[in-house]
Amino acid sequence: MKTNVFLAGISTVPIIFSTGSKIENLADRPNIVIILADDLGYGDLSCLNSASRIKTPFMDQIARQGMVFTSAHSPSAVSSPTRYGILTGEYCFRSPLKSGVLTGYSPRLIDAKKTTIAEMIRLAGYQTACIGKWHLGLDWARKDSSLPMIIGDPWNRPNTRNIDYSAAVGGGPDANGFDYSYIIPSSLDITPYIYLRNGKSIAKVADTISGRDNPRGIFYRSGDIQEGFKLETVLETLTSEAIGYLKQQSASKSPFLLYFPLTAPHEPWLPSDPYKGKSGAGTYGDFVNQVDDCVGRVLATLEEQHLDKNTIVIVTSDNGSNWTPEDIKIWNHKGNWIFRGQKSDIWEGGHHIPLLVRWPGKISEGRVSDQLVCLTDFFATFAELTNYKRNQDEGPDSFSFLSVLTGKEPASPLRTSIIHHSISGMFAITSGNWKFIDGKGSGGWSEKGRPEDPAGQLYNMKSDPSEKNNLFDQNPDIVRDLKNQLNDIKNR
Ligand SMILES: [Ca+2]
Repeated sequence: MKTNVFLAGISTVPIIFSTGSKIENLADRPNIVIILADDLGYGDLSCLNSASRIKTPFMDQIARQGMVFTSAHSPSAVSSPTRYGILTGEYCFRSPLKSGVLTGYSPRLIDAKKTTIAEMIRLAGYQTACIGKWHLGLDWARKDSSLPMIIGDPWNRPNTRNIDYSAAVGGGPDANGFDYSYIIPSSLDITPYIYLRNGKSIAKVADTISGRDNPRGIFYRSGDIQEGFKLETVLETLTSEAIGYLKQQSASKSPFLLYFPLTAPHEPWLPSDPYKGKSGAGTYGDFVNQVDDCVGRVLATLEEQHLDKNTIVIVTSDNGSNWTPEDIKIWNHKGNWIFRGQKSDIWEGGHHIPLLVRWPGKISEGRVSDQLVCLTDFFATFAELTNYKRNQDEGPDSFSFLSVLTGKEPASPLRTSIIHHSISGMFAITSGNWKFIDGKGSGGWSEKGRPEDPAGQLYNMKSDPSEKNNLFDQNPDIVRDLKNQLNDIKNR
């Protein structure tokens, strides 16, 4: 199956990289569209899980026309750290954020000195856009610089009287290599609820909204909301913005990178009317249907604008589905397929995610790869694609999978191991058939470790992909070796 990353280039003007390498023919540069769903599980897609209670025809189409990665992982089991990894090619545990996610008022997380995929690809003549959920911190303006920006709890009814919402907001997409941006600051359950276009609020922010936490899936926090902002229409609004951008780009001579991080199917589960009651997995399933339709609208626009042939489309997710054992029981649907646990966990349900790529003419149809891939790998892949010579400190946790996309599946793995990280900051490493977890329990929302449990967990992922049989006590040598590997990479 495939994800579509759209890379398209039309101009034939040779350009010179800052590193001195020369791109001979920009016409060969494909456009890239990255559709990053929020909390979409591997088992939600009907092309990956034949028992899914949700039909996802457009994602299935990408899989059919392109390829599927069956061993793809987000670098973290939650939002902000995964997004950090996608944009920088670096594990987020190397940043100041060691666990959890950012609030809507956290300052920018990506150090200004880091090279992002957008900055890198811009050197190859690409136009770049970020449309959707940011969640990587922003530098808000204060009315009185001698006072703290937020008084009280940034999560719940924050006192934001010292924030100047009318001023330009720094540290966002424009400060990280994106020529154009239309974003909400963090998740759709985290305040403030506002749209920023190129770092400016699109309307006045004078109201507040009260949060909710029922029924299941309808959760959002209390705080500031922009005039005209409706939580129910955010996914639709962002999709229309993305479509508008694609239409605009069809007239441009430059290739483009569209980074399109959706706000769904993350909470609050708020599908639009046409989707309600259409899936076999309740409101959540209906919302996944709407996500699939967003993908379909992107595909249709690319075709209509004659961009489809020269565009790589990628569809993936920032972490596993927020789907509990109770949800599974009620709906007879496994959002995280056979994987143990869910979003937030160190177990596979936290980070073993769908990854589909379509690239007409390059990726042959209907391919499946079991190469171990991490979402940090986009950095090196796009670097190779655009012939960008990386410095050692650029994308340090990134391995190019371009050869897999173009059909030259290497005999040995592109990356020999991958580090996993949970919401609480628990670590694990997968290497070969083994996965070692450096702690007890799920490291997230599923299960706490018990005192009588072994100090760590070791699973043979080939024979036990559902992590049922902990072999930690029986294999001290393997544990020692994996722990050393993990520490080596952590301390690099
Ligand atoms: Ca997420």
